[in-house]
Formats: sequence, structure tokens, C-alpha cells
Amino acid sequence: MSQFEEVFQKSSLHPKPKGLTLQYGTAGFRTVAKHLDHVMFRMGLLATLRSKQTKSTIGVMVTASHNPEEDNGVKLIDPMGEMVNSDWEGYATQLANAEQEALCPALKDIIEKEAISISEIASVFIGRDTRPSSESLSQAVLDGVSCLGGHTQDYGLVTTPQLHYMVRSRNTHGGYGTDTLQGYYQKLSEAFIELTRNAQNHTDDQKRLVVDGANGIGAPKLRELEAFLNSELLVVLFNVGCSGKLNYLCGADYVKVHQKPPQGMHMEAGERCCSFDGDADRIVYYYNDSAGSFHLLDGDKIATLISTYLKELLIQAGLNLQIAVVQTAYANGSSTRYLEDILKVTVYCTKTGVKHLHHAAQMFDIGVYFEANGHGTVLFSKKAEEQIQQLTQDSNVSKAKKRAAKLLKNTINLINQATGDAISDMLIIEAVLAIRGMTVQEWDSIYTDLPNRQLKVKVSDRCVIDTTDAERRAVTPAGLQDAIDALVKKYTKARAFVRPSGTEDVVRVYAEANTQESADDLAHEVCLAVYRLAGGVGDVPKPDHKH
Ligand code: NG1
Ligand code: ZN
Repeated sequence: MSQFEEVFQKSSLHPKPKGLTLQYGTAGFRTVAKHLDHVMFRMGLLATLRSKQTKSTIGVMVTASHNPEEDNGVKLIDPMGEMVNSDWEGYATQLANAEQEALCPALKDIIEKEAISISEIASVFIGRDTRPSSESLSQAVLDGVSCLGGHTQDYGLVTTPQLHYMVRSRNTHGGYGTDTLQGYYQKLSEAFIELTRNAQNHTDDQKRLVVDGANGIGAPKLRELEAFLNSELLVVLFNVGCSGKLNYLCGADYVKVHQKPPQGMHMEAGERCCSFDGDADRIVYYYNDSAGSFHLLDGDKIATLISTYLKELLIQAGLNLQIAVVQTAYANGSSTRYLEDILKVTVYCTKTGVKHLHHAAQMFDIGVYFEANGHGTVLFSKKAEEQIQQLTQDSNVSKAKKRAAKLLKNTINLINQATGDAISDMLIIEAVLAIRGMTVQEWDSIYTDLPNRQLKVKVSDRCVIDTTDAERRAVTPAGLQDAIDALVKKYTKARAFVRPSGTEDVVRVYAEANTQESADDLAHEVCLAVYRLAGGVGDVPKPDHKH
């Protein structure tokens, strides 16, 4: 039987619901799990072709991140651990939407366009999150790969960034790390222990960190890591997934969007806490002050802490390397002002979605990128890594320079440069706070966030909204941007924008202003403008934040 006959036959065991069309969105395919079996099988096929084309290992992660437990999703990972190239996103959409008879012709089309030699060997790494649907869906991916004769390595339950790390490690043949969980924990823990050796007064009190695992994969993986940390970090875990539902009233997305602590967590006043999301690629920090007020330290605060630390080390090391911080339109205006005016680093704004931030960060010697929601990492260029490495080996430099160079080197080892990683980001933040002898309150006081509000509006077709200027301005429908501009003018220090979501069937609205009441009112008024001018459906949006 030819390979294509086998694909045709096996594909009928993973039938596509007739008429269903899906789009490879901001972070792969995402929808209710019961509609995804055929997509998984086909992504197994596509990953195998991508592997043959790149002559490298490709990753397939089964997860829907912060979405509800009933959903699932899948994304492909390119050889260096990055999100898959955008041409291949298009192929993914074509394959996912092809009816049974059109599947093999669609595959042949890709093989031709990309000049793929089908006899080439292929290798695909697979991982999954803790959703009940993930196990059988990852089995469908395995079926797809074996249909085209690819080799598979199934890592089972892993965080999304762990799978990105495995793919990058395999393709760099040990130049990045060892492609096992043990290798991942060893690399991170050794760098963390080296860094915290430099900490001022690292007492047990300061080592204590309260973590919300979002009832997802992050909690068991953090437990595994703990064994490698020699008690240099004392993690107190909540929402570990034994009883609560994944991402339900907890996790990084809930905390960021609702600006309140997760349920199921015990927080003492002043205590440093953080939340992962369901697949542990996002993290946000927070604390309650003694008056009971909640303080959130989101991706923008994380980017500020890390870039301040790196800039200081570069000065101490005498290295002339350019640092840039990459943000999206969701970055709080105060953070952008602080980074540009006080810290004096380059700030670059991209469209929402990690792949856009990641690519922009690659343009600089050191690119720190974070979405406000807590997804981010730091990229070091080859030039930066080489200069830092050389300095650590130079016997003619001062002790202070050498110390800074060693700290930079261990920081590079601690960072997961393949993608944003809640575990790696958490360790960096903990190390930076320890080295600088800084409390979470001191970190929070670097700048004060402008009050802000994020809302969503349902419209009949969210594609009627087209944006420009890194999504900060709406080009269509006619009149919408003028309406937003007029509303923004009514408030002080205000800013607002709208964009169609890439992961949900909604239009997102963001507003910030000098008071929470103004931010709330502005967000609500912009929702009404979207509803009126972009074909709102259902009830007219109500100011649901006013209780
Ligand atoms: P959409 O639904 O396109 O806004 C959301 C997040 C993104 C990104 C993706 C993937 C916000 C406002 N948007 O995208 O930043 O993380 O999910 O997870 O947080
Ligand atoms: Zn995630």
C-alpha cells in the first residue's frame, strides 16, 4: 500500500466533522476538544513533512493553555524551539479544513511547493497538558506521524516550554541542553544555584514563594524541579490539580484579567505570590498589602525588573550591548514611559502574539520580550553570548567585571530562549530579587501602573475590524477609530484600542486612564462604540465591573 493510500485509510479513522472550518490562530488551533481529533492526526502529518523539509526534529504540543478544561488545541514547534513559520501556519489551516477526499491532494501540494523529499527521515517530539482529552488527542498526532513513516518521541505530560526546550536541545546537539526532563531541571537548577550564591541575606523567609499552579501541568513539574534546587527556593503550592478544575477561578489569565487573587490560595499580607497558566508558559506575580489591597506585577513589571538587572550588569561588565524591550499595545503606559524615559532602553511595540514579539526581540543584542499577560523571555544574540563568554574567561579583567560577566552567563543558562516559560521566568525573578536584596513591594514601586480595564464584545463577524500601527488603531469599520479618539479625549492620561481576538470569537477592548473609574467608563464606552459600529450581537454590553 502506498503511503498516500495509508494516509487516506487512516484519516477515515480520524474523521473531520463535515463543514467544520478552523484557523491556525495566535497560538495554533483551539476549540472544544471533541472537534479536534482530525486536526491532531493531520498535524502529525504536517509535522512529519516539516521535519523532512528542515531535516530537523519538530515539536507538536497538545494544549489549550489558559482556555477552559473542555477546550483543547495544538501547535507546532520549529527546529530552534520557535513557533512554526507563517507559511506553514497556512498549510496547517489548509490541511485541517480539507474534506477527506481533498486531504491527500493537499498533502501532495505542500510536498511539491516545498520540494520535500518524502524518503527523508523525520522526527517529531510530542507533549501534552493535563486536560482529560489530551491523551487521546496526542495519540491521534502519533498516528499521523507514523502514517508518513516518521519517528516519534512522546514526552507525555510536560509544560509547553519544556517541549520547546526539548526540540531546541535536540536540534542543537547539546549546544543548548540535554533533551530530557532531567537535563532541563539540571540546567535550570544549576544556573539558579550559581546565581543565588550572590544573593544578599538569602534567609528562609525570603526564599519562600507561594505558587498557584492553575490546576495544570505546572504544579507537578514544579514539584519535580524542587528536588534539584537544594532548598534554595521554598515553594508553597496551591491549585495543584487534585480537586479543582483547570484554569477555573485561578491561573495567570484569571488573575491578570480580573485583577484579583485566584481562589484556592492562602496569602498572608505582604507575601510574594505568583500564578502560572494551564500549560505553564505564562506567569504573573502579586501580593496583598497590609490594608488588604491587591497588587499585580504583570508581564510589564517582569520585563522592567529583568531589563533593569541586565542593564546594570552590562554596565558593571563594561559591555556595550544594546538592550531592547519588546511589548504589545496591552503594555501599561506607565511601563513604556519608565523604560524609555528613566531606564533609557529601546522599546519596540508589535502585534499581539508571541511569534511577533519573539521575531522583534531577535533584532537586538539582547531582546527582552513580555506580553502584559506574563508570557515572555529574553533572547541573547550570538554576539552577546560570545562577548559574555569571552569576558568570563579573560584573566586580565577586574574582579567586579568578572563577577558581572559570570552573573550574565548564568542568567543566559537560566533563561529558556526557545519561548516564554513560567518555571524559568519564576527562577530568574527569584534570583534577581535575591541578588538585589529586593522585596516584592520594592519591585512593585519601580513605577505605578495606570488603572486599566480589559473587556470583550461579541460581534457577528470580528473580521470587520482591521487594525494598523501594531493594533493600536482601527482602520475599519469606518468611523470606529474617530469614535474611540473622541472618547479618549474626554479623560486624562487615557488610551484605548480594540482588536479582534485570535483565540476567541470576540473583539477585545482595552482602556487605561488616570483613575480606575475613568478606565472602566472609557472601556465601557468603547465597547458600546464597537457594538454600534462593528455589528454587535446579543445584549448591549453593560458595565459589568460596577457592582
Ligand atoms: P488573543 O485572543 O488574540 O487576544 C490571547 C492573548 C495573547 C496571547 C494569546 C495566546 C491577551 C490580550 N491576548 O490572544 O497575548 O497570549 O492569547 O495565548 O492577553
Ligand atoms: Zn499558556
